[in-house]
Formats: sequence, structure tokens, C-alpha cells
Amino acid sequence: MSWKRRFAVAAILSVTSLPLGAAAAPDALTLWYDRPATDWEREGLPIGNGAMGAMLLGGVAEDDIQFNEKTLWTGGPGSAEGYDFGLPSESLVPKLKTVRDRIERSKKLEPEDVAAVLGHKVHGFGDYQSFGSVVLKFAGMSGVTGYRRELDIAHAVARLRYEQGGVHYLREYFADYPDRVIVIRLSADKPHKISFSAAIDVPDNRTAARNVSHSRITVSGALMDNGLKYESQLRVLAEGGSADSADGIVRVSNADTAVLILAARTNYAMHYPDYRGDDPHAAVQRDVDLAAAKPYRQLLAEHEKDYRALFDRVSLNIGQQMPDAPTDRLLAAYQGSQGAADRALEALYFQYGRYLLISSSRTGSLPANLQGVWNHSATPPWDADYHVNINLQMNYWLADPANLAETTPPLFDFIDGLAEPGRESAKRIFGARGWLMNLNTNPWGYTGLIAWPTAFWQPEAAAWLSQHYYDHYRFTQDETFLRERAYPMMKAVAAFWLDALVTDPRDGKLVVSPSYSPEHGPFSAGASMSQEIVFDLFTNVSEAAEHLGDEAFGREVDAALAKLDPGLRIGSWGQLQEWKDDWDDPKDDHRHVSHLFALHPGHQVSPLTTPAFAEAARVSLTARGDGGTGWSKAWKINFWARLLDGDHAHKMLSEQLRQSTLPNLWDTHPPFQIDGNFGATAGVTEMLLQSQNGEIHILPALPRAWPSGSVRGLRARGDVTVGICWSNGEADSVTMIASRTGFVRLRSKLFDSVFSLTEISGAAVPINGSGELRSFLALAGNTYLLRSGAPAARRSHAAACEANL
Ligand code: FUC
Repeated sequence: MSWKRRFAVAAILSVTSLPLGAAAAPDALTLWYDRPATDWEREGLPIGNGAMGAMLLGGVAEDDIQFNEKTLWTGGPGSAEGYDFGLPSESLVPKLKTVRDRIERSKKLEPEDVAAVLGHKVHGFGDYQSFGSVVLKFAGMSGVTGYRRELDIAHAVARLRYEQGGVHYLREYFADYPDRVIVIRLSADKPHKISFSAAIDVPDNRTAARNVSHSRITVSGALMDNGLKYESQLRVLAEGGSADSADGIVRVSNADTAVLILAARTNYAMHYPDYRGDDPHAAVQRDVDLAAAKPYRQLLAEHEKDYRALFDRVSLNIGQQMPDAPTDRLLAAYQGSQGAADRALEALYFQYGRYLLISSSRTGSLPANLQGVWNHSATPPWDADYHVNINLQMNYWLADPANLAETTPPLFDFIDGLAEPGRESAKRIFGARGWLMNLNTNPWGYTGLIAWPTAFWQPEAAAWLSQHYYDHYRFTQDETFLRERAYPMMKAVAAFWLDALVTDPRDGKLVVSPSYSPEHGPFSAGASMSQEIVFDLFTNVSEAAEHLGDEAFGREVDAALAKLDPGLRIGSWGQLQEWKDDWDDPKDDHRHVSHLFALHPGHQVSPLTTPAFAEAARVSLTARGDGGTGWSKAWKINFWARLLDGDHAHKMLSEQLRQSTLPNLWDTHPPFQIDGNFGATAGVTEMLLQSQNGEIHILPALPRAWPSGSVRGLRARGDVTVGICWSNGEADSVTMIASRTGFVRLRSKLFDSVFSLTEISGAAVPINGSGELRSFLALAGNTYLLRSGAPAARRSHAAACEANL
């Protein structure tokens, strides 16, 4: 069979995760449990369509399906506590000068002293809220056997199965993005067996009006705190049997099947300064009615088509074989060793991060917050907000490399929306152009300060997020995005820093002051992370300005870059200094390792381009140790991958799975915080493929634990989609789908011996360079195949793998 033909057949037959040459176990991408969940946080199974989320606990007699809609927040404009966007009522510029002067005199200041001068008492920040629960009650549930609760992440469908009295029951649940609803179906393998009652419970921090008629439950009201209007509707569609609606409840008796459609919205709109839009009633009614008009099979098919168009793009095989064991037991047994079951958990966990991002970040809603879209509390940890000194950024590290660019619009829409309130912050706090935000933000445009001394100061947040805009361009090469979205944002943030940097009298360099390395140490001038982030912003803006012909601004930024302290220093014990002065304590094991920003997600430091700084970063990272919160371990996977140390990256993945992962495979800080899930998936992509330095690096940090395997569908900067087959720790074949015409620079050990580069048709492609770094001209739309001339045994193994790339 020709390669092209084989490729086409493989694409048609493609299974999401295939062991080399064999069929995947059917549940390799399923989380399952043999009992109902008793703990929302540890055991619930999450489904989501970006705007809405739901948690499945799987009770047999009472099935409480807690749900969310991402815009239901207390606080903000209209809040009972008052709301000021975190802005001081008067200019803080004189006070800022006082702090700068004191830092200049004494080099460091305690966070409490700075907060006493600059900190701000928070009013009306608000909290993300639970919307309520759909409560299904079933009578006479004794004698249940064969219980299985599962979440199939290959199709984004959760199921509950059980047997009773010789009847097999099935409950299916999915969150449908095209229809913006949550769908539940109850069925049995014998007729007339579906009887239950359905109601919507609402948390008691609000008043709600309930209306039930014609199998439709409507619950609506306004939050007491800020008057935000909300509405949810549940329609119950029973086939066979009978249904009656009374007392806030729909009762179904002796039906063959029942389909339940749930919709929820608020009148939130991302419009500064009032953040209010249309009354949600008409839209909620439309959501449920349009979905209810479709047959269940059609709803399911459209949902799966939408989901799989994203999810199926990437497959990972690291030698996994899923044992026939519930996921909580798989996790409990996990050692991080050589076993195929450990590989199965790692591969599932990698794909789970992709599942969770698709489920919590789709166009038309807010970005994934600290808990994605899932929250059952009126006072969730950290308000389930958007922390921007690592957390929101980490949520989106995987989006482009793991081939989920469609999950990024909520992030960019949200950040764009912060620019307007952020301009006011920049003016009042710094007297500067451009815009600013600090440690954390919310859907209400909070860009000012909070009062918490050891975290409140993070003026580099917008610069860090600007990196996401530019990197999205580097992955997609979308010139319109660069011109219309990324560059205006980056330029506004650069304008802020051109005004806000100060000259350090010690060496005449431009520094950030006051500057604070999250979330420990003293305040000082020019902490490494501050400098590295501004360096990253300025180099990106300089490159983009040249590309777009904005010469005057480019010159201004280049002049500042020439004077900018780049933040890289090697200290007395060989470490990369966290501060401009050598204050690092080799015993410090703090979870934030922020001064390694230059290594990841920045690319100012790399073993290939700056080996001495990379070695210093390794010394710092080793001293910090392998502990930390869930997100800290996830970041360390990425750091070690960037240091090209696959074994240590894998060790961090293992530590995360063993110590910071709940039975439902959610990351825990503790408590549950979703950034670690996303950061770990990003870390695995960094182990297999990197592209931050203008070259595509194949298997840069492959651990010994994954000697043979394959990955399909990873994205590299330059708009190239990459598949790799490897064995004995070495790449055998690499496919590259080029979406743009241009030179592709490739780094691989595969070039150390005989190799061939062809188009997929078999035609040879000229290749330049020497050693492990080569380049070739790729033409838009072509697929290229790089193969090692490995011994016959490895080649036949590779051929089986290639068919699935
Ligand atoms: C940052 C971290 C904390 C936590 C919080 C939400 O402040 O330092 O560990 O993740 O965000």
C-alpha cells in the first residue's frame, strides 16, 4: 500500500491511543469507579461545555448533578460591599516614589511595609458561585448490582450503569457546546422501567422564583449581593409512561426513556464598567427549546462531532496498557515505575488535561478559572478567581502545543476586556501610559491592588499574559491575529513599561521597582522574574514591530532593551539568582520558582543557547527540590523538560500523580486547583517536542520510562503539526504537516546516522545543515516524512507506528 493510501486509511481508522501495532484497550481513555462518589472534590466527575459545567456523583437513589455557569459571580458593580476595581481614590504616584526611594536607600523592604503604603482594602471582589443542582430521585433502589460510574474522555460522555431486578439501567450525561446545554438521558433495556422525580435545588444565599409546568422547571432570580440576574431551565422529555408537573417537581412514571435538557445563563456581559447585558430568560428558553427539538441521537452525535474535532487531533502512546481496574485503584497503585499500568495512568492524565481544557474554555464565555468551570461552594478557595502570578497563565500553556487553539479565545477576550479598567490602574498607581493589573482579577475588571502583603504586588502580570498573545501568533502564524489583537495588546503593555521602569543608580540599568518575586522574599529593585518578563515582552514587541513596520515604536523599545537589566546572574553557590543581590538561600524550597521564568515559559535561557545560565537554573531547581503544590510540581515538569532532562521531568510527573492528584484525577494544591492538570499536560508536550528557539526539537526530554512510543498531532511554532515514532529512546520517524511555506529548522539525534527526508509521495526533499540541526524548505499543505535508517528490526516496528501518525 502506498504511504499516502496507508495514511488515509489510518486516518479513517484512527483510534485515539494505539499501542504500537495493536488495538488500544477500549477504556484506555475512561475514568471509572465501582461506587458512587461521596466527596464532590475528590470523586466527582466533571463535564463541561466551556460556559457550563456539571459534576457527577452518581448516586443511585438520589442523583445530585451540581452545575455551574461561569458568569455567576457575586461582587463587582452593584455589590453590597461597594466596588472600586481595586483602584485607589487618589493617585498613588507619590507613595510609589516613597517606596522606591526607601528601596534605593536600603536595597530591600519587608512586604508588610510596602503593603502598608501601597496596599488596598478590597471591597466587592466577589466569588464564583454554584448555580444549583439538578436532583433526580428514584424510589425502591434496593438490590442494585453491577454499578459502574465512568467518564469517557474520548467522547466527553459520562455514564452510570447498574442492574436491578434483571434490568440494566443506563444514565448518560454530556455537556454540549454547540447547543450550550447539559443533556442527561435515563434508559433501561426493558420498557416502562424509568420512574423518577426531577427538581432544581438552589444554594440558600439567594432568593429564587420557581415555576413548573409542562415538564419544564424554571428557576430564576437575582443574586442578593449584586443583583445579577440568573435563570436555569430544565426540560424533561419522557418517552412512554406519564409525566406530571407540580410543587416545583416533574415526576415521570413508567417511561421507556427520559431525556433532560438543562440550560443556565446570567445577565453578565463583559462590558466595563457595568458588566450587565440582556435579561437571561429569552436565551435560556431558546437554549432548552432548540436542544429539546432535536432527537437525543442527534444531540449526542453533534456533541461528539464537535468535541472529537478537537480531542482526536492528538494521540499519545507511551506503552500503556490499561488494566481492568477502577481509576482510583489505578492511581493508588501508581509507582511511576516501568509498568504498563503506570504508563496507562500517565497517558490518561495527559489526555485528561486536554479534556478539561476543552470542557472549561470555549468561545463565548470566560476563560478557565482556578477551578476551570467547576465549583460547588459559595466561598470557594481564592474565590475561584483568576490569579495571574502563575495560575491563569498555566491554564493555557497547553492550548497551542496540545493542538487546542480553539480554547484560547476566552483567554484573549478576557484579557482584552481588562485593558480599559487596567488603563485607570496604570494611571492611578504608576502615572503611566498603557495598562496594568496585579496579583488577581475577576470577571468585573479588577486590575488594582489587594491588601495581602506577600502577594499583592505583581505589576508584570499583563506583560506575562502578552506572551500568550505572541506565542499564539508564533504557533498559528495568523497575521490578522498578530496585527489586530496581539500587537495592539503587547504595544499597550510595552508602553506601560517604557514609562514604569526606573534607572537603577547602582549600574544605570532599567529595572522594575518595587519588584517582588512571588510570593516570598523582600521587596527590592529588579527581582529576576520582573526583569525576565519585561525582557520577554520587549523582545517580542521589537520583533513584532519590525515585522509589522511600526518602526518608531520598535526603536523606542529597542533603546529600552539595550538599557534593560536582563535579570540573569549566577550567584555564589552556582544558582540563578532570584534577586539582583545574591540573597538566595540554598535551603529555600518555596513552591514559586519564579526566577526560572527565563527558562520556561520564557526562552531567554536554554541549555542550547545559554548553557551557563541553564546550568545555574538547574542548580536553583535542584535546591528547591521536588515538592510543592500541584501547580508547582507541574511547572517543574516543564522546567526539567526545558533543561532537557527527561528523567527528572518524568519524576516530577510521578510526584504530581502520587502526591497532588485526587481520585478523580484532579490536581490538588490542596485543595483542588485545576492549573496543575493543565500544567502537567503542557509539561508532557515539552518533553516530546519543543519549538521555542526557532527550531523544532524532536524528543528533547524523553525519559527512560518511555523507551518506545508515538505521539501524533502536537503543534510546533511556525504552524507545523508533528508526529513522532520512537523506539529504544530514539526517534525512528517524524511526520511534519506544514501549513505555511517556509524553512523548518529541525533538531534531532536522528540526524546522527543515516536518514531520509521525503514528501509523503516519496519524493526526496533537499536538506541543509549538519549534525543534529538541519533545515529544509517546507511548502504549505505538504506533509514531510523524516525517517532514520535504523536497523531492520526497528524499521519494521516504526512502519507499524507510522501508519498511525
Ligand atoms: C498563587 C499561589 C498559591 C495559589 C494561588 C491561587 O498565589 O501562590 O499557591 O495557587 O495562587
